[in-house]
Amino acid sequence: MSDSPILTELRAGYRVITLNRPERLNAFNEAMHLALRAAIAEAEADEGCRALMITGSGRGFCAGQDLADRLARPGESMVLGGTLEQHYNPLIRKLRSLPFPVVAAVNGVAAGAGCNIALACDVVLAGRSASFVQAFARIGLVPDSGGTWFLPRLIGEARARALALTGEALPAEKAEAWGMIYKCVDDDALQPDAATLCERFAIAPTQGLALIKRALNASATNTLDAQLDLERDSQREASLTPDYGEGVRAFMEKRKPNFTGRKKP
Ligand code: LHQ
Repeated sequence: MSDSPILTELRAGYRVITLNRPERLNAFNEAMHLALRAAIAEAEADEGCRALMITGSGRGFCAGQDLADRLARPGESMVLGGTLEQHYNPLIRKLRSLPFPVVAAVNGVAAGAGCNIALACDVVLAGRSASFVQAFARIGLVPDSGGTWFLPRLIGEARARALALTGEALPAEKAEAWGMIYKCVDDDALQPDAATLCERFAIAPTQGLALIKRALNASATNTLDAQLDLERDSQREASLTPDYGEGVRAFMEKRKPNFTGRKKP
């Protein structure tokens, strides 16, 4: 297998990005950050890409920051903030705002920023042997990459606080039971199930899905009033896409719809 820190596979209508530093459980160094940013930018620039799967090579999904990397050396407090500003924060913002769904296929341990990168994805599937670890507290750090925002919203305040403060590992089955992820599946089924989901997204009304992402992102901070206005505006935008008409026609004609993809008319 290539020793590039990020592998990209082009499939019909979607891409698979694999974090590829298996000997370090796919922990991030700077080269991996830069390669991931480039791979995501290429996916976004390709109008034929209508979904993204992110997974890890080897036995882990991602162990967060590479603690042996110069970016993580102890005592360089300014550098840690800078790393977030430069790499992790833009990554989380990008995953949330990409105009197509992002599926995390969590194949093993997801720790530190690696856990929160998974949680930033739109749909999280995990293999039964995977686990989620807010490892930060174990080394005197604070959950980052959106951890303190995602966790209480996904699993509630009580569980979020306990996980963040103890750094205890949460097995995938429990993560599903707690509503932290969408599904826990058998390890053998993870890649096929994630592929099936991406194949489904690859022929979906992508422009509508992008509007759904935007509305759900906003709902976390909007009032109900503001959200109702946003839903009205989003529905107007959605109804102006060719996919709306095609979706209704296909329903009436009892056939499969043929959606247009990301291209705006
Ligand atoms: C690793 C790592 C790793 C290097 C496993 N680094 N080698 C942002 C801004 C800037 C700086 C700081 O951080 C951040 C965000 C963050 O992500 S902070 C949190 C960083 N991550 C962690 O603290 C997790 C550290 N890893 C672990 O606690 C364990 O490895 C977990 C629980 C993930 C898995 O445990 P095991 O399954 O028992 O595997 P292992 O510990 O034996 O790891 C396997 C190898 O991977 C091992 O190397 P070796 O040469 O001994 O086989 C580890 O040293 C290496 N590795 N995580 N983050």
